[in-house]
Amino acid sequence: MTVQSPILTLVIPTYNERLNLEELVRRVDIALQGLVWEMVIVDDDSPDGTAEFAKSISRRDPRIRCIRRVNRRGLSGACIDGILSSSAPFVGVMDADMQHDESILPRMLEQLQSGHYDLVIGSRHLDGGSAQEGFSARRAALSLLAIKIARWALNTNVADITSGFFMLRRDIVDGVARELLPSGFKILADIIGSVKGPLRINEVGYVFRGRMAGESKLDMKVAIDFLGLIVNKVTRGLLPVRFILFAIVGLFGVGVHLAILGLLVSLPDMSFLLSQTIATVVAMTTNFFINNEFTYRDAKLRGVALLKGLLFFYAVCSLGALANVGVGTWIYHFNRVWWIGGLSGALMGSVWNYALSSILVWRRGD
Ligand SMILES: Nc1nc2c(ncn2[C@@H]2O[C@H](COP(=O)(O)OP(=O)(O)O)[C@@H](O)[C@H]2O)c(=O)[nH]1
Ligand SMILES: [Mg+2]
Repeated sequence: MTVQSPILTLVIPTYNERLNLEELVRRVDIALQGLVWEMVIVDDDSPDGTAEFAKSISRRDPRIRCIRRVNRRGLSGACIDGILSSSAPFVGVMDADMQHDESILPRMLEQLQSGHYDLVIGSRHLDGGSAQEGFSARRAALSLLAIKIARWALNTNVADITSGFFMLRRDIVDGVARELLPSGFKILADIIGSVKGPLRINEVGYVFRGRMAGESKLDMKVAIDFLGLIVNKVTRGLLPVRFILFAIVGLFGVGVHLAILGLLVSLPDMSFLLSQTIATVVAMTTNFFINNEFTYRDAKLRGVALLKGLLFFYAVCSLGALANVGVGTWIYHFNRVWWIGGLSGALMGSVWNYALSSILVWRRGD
């Protein structure tokens, strides 16, 4: 028997998609009839046993493989790992939940094979494409806003830059793999923002369907995460996404602090010192939990580690406050402009808090 190597690797990131896999494979098999293809299901250790089930499919159909990743979460990271595992000339990325229309896969592949394009995107915002069925009104509005910002920032006119359905030459990802951000959700925008030279992109419209089984994992966090990605790409990687998220959470913390302070000082018999102390502790605590949930969700602390992390976070922030006051006063000493001193101090404090809590609290180097 001669075994032909696949022309296309289809990467399917999954988290709790066991109930969708069988149907997905059936549909892809029909859509790609006559082609030599393989499917790599990249599962982040889903509690519903997706990986186990995927491997049971591989035992009867060796075109299907599964990478089970443990102690890691991240849609982009899963896609990157899947793409890097391929040796085919072309790779595609598609959801497991039947929202993406598999019947356009051969057309996408043909366009790449023709040599006219490097990247073909399944687009919901193009003639012949629609997102009505698969989107709630709020999601649709949010998605359109994100697309507008991204197109402007990345200087591209791609209609559906947040699409999770696309196909491209594998060597393009190989070239930028080290610059891609595994913690994000929007791998396509990341790839487009990371490629230095011109990229020949085409879009194929399709109707975005409702999800078959299970539920969506994307929420508000994703929108803010996406903003971080865009700032990172626009500053050419100077500002890490995590720092941007940390700073957004920090700003929110300032709001919490002021709201509580305002409330407490209005109480009778309440000293400023006590009010300020309580407001500081509450703001630090909320920031810690939001950062744990959001900024560091891939390194989320639980149980005893959560408590230890909180104590470390208090310590880091207290020293950060000292750095803030020290640097602020020092700068003020030279130029006597209160807000320059204040801003420099705040910036110093946040860089300190970010750097030290990354290393000490969540034990991350980025
Ligand atoms: N490996 C992996 N896959 C994920 C993760 N989050 C979402 N997915 C998968 O990525 C695809 C898109 O996610 P989904 O929740 O459907 O997003 P939506 O279509 O925008 O609502 C689905 O196949 C999910 O199972 C993750 O953290 N890790
Ligand atoms: Mg989906």
